[in-house]
Amino acid sequence: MPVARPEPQEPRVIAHVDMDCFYVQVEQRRNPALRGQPTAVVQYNDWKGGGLIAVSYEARKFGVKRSMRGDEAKMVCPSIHLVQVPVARDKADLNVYRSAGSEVVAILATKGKCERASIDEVYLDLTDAAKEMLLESPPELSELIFEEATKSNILGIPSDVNNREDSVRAWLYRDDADYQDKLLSCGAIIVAQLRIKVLEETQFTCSAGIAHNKMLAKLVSGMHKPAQQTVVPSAAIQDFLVSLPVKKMKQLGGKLGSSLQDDLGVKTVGDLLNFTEEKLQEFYGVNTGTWLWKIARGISGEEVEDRLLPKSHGCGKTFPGPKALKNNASVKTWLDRLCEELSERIQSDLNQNKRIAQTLTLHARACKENECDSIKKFPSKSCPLRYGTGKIQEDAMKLFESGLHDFLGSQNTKWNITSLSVAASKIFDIPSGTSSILRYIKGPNSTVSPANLDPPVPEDPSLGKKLHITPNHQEHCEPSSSEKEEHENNSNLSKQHQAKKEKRVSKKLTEVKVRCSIPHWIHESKSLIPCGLLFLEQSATCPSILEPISIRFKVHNSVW
Ligand code: TTP
Ligand code: CA
Ligand code: CA
Repeated sequence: MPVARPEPQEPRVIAHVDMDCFYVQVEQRRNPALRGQPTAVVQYNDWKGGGLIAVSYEARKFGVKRSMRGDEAKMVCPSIHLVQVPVARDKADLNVYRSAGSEVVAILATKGKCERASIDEVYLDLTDAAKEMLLESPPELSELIFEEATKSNILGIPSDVNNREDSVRAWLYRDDADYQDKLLSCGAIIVAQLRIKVLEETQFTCSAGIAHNKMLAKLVSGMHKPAQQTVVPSAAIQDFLVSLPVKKMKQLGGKLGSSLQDDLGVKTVGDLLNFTEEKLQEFYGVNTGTWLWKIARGISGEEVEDRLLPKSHGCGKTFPGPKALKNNASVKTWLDRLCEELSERIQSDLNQNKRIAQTLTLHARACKENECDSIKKFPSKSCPLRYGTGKIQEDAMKLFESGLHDFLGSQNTKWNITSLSVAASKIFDIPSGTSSILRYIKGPNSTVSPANLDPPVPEDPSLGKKLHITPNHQEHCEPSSSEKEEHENNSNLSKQHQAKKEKRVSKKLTEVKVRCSIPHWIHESKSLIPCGLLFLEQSATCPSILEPISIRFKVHNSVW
């Protein structure tokens, strides 16, 4: 359930940036002949021409949609170019898109705290940059008008086509604006500059929302696309929200949004305004009630996290129509492939970024034979993650069997699996000074020196045996509706990240020499252990590690 966070006293400037038809743009950069052409990227799957996962704006004009398959898109738009995603291990290989996303993140992160929200989205906290601009070169005194900023869409400003740019320029550069709006104007100019920089350096266009909080910035970033930005002045919030369907709000797309509609008759955010905070608390509890009351008024204190690397790693594959998997052997073949890729990615995250993933989760879509319309879902299952391809494969298969058992209940019937995915989540940074962990993993003879702070980690460091994870939060995982995968290990970012870490680690080098064992390190750095983590002495077997835990399915905005 969502929780209301206190709104900071000082006004903030937050941007949400989302790339336009992202995979298409990546393919257009690889093959410039596709630029300006109706183009779509299709999944690796030849059934009915493959499912579309990204559609260019030129193709959208013909009515081509992501929900279509290649054959249908060709009928709607015969001149469309269909590009297949790169393939590895008989499935989509999204690395090229992940690293392209990371190129953009590296540019955007230069201006403020940056949170990578999905493969093609980030949040930026530009408060400090905006304040600095206001102090050093306030827009109203500036002699330079930044052309791209004047193309912004500003909510609440009449959008008369003839003089739109004039009114936007007047709004951005007026001197009688209040402090909040002045900051927002600076934010709009900074975002316009960043978007130009992204275009110059990567050839990609993106769209953005600029507001005083994350919720509003995200709500408007896709309002005017492609290659545009939208600003939400405080004075325009109420009018903007009033007619917005509640289901469009983050965290109201699911059960809570349905309950608002069905139980309270709330269809739009405006309808929500009719309820007092107390009434909403009566229905949904103190926290959620307050949260609902606040978001209806455009208030949200959620912070931009300082995170350039992904929150989780996921690999998935869909098996539409006749491709559905029908027995354990074929499920195992595919799970093994998915786990192999997942294992490589978490291993390289550990090597490059010194991050450890704690939870392995399996999602699937299934139907019982002759009951494919049934709404019963295959339950997602998760367990603590053990490093090493073989172990991940073994655990994933156990999770699948456990999920299938719950899905079928007592019925002994045939089944079809139409999608499978595995994810590694709850990733945490190994606290600084913990190169001793790597040393421990490598063996007692290794020496810790700046030259080998990044040693290749053996395939099976058995970390799973040393970490017993007590899950204390709900998982926030998105079902894979296609071969959506989250994220990247981009070399640029990894290098930056690595450089930061090495700096920290080398500072701590003297301490590292002393802390040469995990128990010692645990004792020393208890305050650094993330909550929910409990370290156990190594034991030969730890049955609880493999006990699958059911998790709640929640939709969030990350793209796999
Ligand atoms: P989106 O940002 O949802 O869409 P988009 O960038 O293609 O188009 P828009 O201009 O409307 O933002 O997704 C980003 C990329 O993620 C998209 O290019 C392809 C991939 N993706 C999938 O593979 N499957 C999916 O179901 C979705 C939603 C996205
Ligand atoms: Ca996008
Ligand atoms: Ca997106």
